[in-house]
Amino acid sequence: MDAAANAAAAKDAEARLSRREMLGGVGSAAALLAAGAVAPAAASAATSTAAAATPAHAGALPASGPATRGGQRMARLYPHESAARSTRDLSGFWGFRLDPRDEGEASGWPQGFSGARTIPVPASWNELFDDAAEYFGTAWYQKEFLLDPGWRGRRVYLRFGAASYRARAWLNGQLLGEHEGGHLPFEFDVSALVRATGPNRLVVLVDNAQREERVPAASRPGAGFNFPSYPGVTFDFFPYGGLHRPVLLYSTPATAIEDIAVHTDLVAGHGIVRAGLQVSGGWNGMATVSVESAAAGAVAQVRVAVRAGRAEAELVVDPVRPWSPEDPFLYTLVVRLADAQPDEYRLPIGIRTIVVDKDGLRLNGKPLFLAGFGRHEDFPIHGKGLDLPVLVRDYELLKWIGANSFRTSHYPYSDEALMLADQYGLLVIDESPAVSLGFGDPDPVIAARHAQHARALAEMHARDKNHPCVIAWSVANEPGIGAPVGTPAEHAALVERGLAYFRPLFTDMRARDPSRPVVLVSFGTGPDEWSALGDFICTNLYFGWYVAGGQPGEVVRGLLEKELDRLHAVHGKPVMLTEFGADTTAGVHAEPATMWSEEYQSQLMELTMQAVRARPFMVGAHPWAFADFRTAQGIMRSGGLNQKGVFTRERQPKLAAHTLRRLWRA
Ligand code: BDP
Repeated sequence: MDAAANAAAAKDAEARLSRREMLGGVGSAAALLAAGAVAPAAASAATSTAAAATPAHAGALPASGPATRGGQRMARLYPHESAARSTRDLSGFWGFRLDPRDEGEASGWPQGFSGARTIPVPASWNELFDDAAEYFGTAWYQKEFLLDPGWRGRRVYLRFGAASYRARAWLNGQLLGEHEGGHLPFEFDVSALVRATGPNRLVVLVDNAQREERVPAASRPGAGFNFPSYPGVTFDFFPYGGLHRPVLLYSTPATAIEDIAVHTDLVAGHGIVRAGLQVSGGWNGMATVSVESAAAGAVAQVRVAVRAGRAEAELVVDPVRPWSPEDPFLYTLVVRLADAQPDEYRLPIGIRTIVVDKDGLRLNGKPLFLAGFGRHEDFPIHGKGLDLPVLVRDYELLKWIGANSFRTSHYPYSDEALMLADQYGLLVIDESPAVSLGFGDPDPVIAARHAQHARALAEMHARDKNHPCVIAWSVANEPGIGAPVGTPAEHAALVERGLAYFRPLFTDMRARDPSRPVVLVSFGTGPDEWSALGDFICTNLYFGWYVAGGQPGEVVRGLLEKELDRLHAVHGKPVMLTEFGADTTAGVHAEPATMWSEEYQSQLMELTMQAVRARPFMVGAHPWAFADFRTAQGIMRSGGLNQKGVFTRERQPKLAAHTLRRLWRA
């Protein structure tokens, strides 16, 4: 890096640091330095809680039976309906009560509680009730339901799409178990507890306390902040609480297909589908596996022997219609067990390949450039609650603007978001909830985050592994040294600490899924050593905003070009610009363009896209962000919103949207 780029990078580091302080993420220099460096052994020991690594071949399944923890099973196959399975959605109105003194459990609320008000599920509680607007503690949900008479004698499961952040559930007063992590599903086998006649009462405690050992993390208690924000979180989005995704009941026959892991390939013009199967109870018997299309019925079929609950099937689809953004064609993989009560599972699949090498990304053998956005699950009133109309509108706008991709910044999105992306042909970088990890924090805090982070990656893979839309896994967004620039030795120790943290996560993810690239999304001066763990380099650069804000286009372009070229020279891998942008208040205009105006954002988008497209090693550019979104209140976030959206929070285009549409649809 030359002197100018160096100076810019240092400024970027500073800007990031004070921005994080503004967001409450970084403690005082003294506290951070006092924390010392984590011993690498302590950090890697925490990985032993990660799911067992799978054999390094496609279609691989976890080595053991259902992964259970705290009474819950890891949710794997989505409860799609079939001839043998039904699903009931418990979305709707539930009873709700805040518990600011955490007295519910001791006061018998798990049996059912009084004083409930009505809340919709799914939704966040924060924008519904004024007294819950800034409520980050414990809240209780309850719902009564009757079991479908046809489900008697069958296995019955209860599946939560997501509860932010920790949930404990009781059915008819009996504890089912607990789950931690706000963005991934979990389920319980309720067959023995559910009543066949009379009402069943489901009670759920949802705890959304902001704690520094959670992922993502609250700011460190007692840390000194330059620019306090409220609530004090380390990340730039609002920490909404609630049952954010549907709660489903589903039933299966006694012997059930518990997991399927699909891997597809294209060889000499035909499609190969490999499916690893897992059946409950170590079942032995025959299974039929077929690939069906709506128009042609079964286009490939095999019978396989299931031994001790395991089998692998390989099918050839010829001719094949590969899945791609231009033609997101979905087949259905159907698995049927030859049993007295035959289970049947129907899984939508797309036949496609994704490859990364030093020359770039290729989808189905063709060069791929990712044009799209970082986004958020965020909408007025719903907060982070699943909103199907918003989902459809967002994907329509992505198509309108000519995008082919998005990143699930900064946490795994809903099942529904991925199912719809499969249908729309949108390519997804699936990101874990590990945003803004700081490595200046004390050992026990980092070890706790590591264990939770490892679990989230295992759960994300378990849920999302079969989606053709998912083309890469993002382990983390913008992890930082987390301390003000110290001596070179202090810096090196923190870099090492991060490496000891990330290496096992990458190893586990690659063992689970050798078929997709694994990346880490870094920023400006994020250590190159961490980015180097990724199969391609992902970087967030805010030249023109946090660095060189308001400066002439040539200055911004110069800084950007230097840093992109430097990253490519250092790593020798393809590079993607995963974030860039400028806060822009819709309706503010300026000629010549100034910061916050629509013209400024539009010009920044145009010059950035030009610099990116002029570099053959660049494999994508995602402006930050798709739409304005709610975040913590503070002096850098007018109206409590991050306004870097190319669309407003209500999804109306700013000038930059038209610019990108022109560039991306050309
Ligand atoms: C990036 C973060 C993103 C922020 C964005 C910003 O990845 O979450 O919202 O900066 O500051 O560093 O707008």
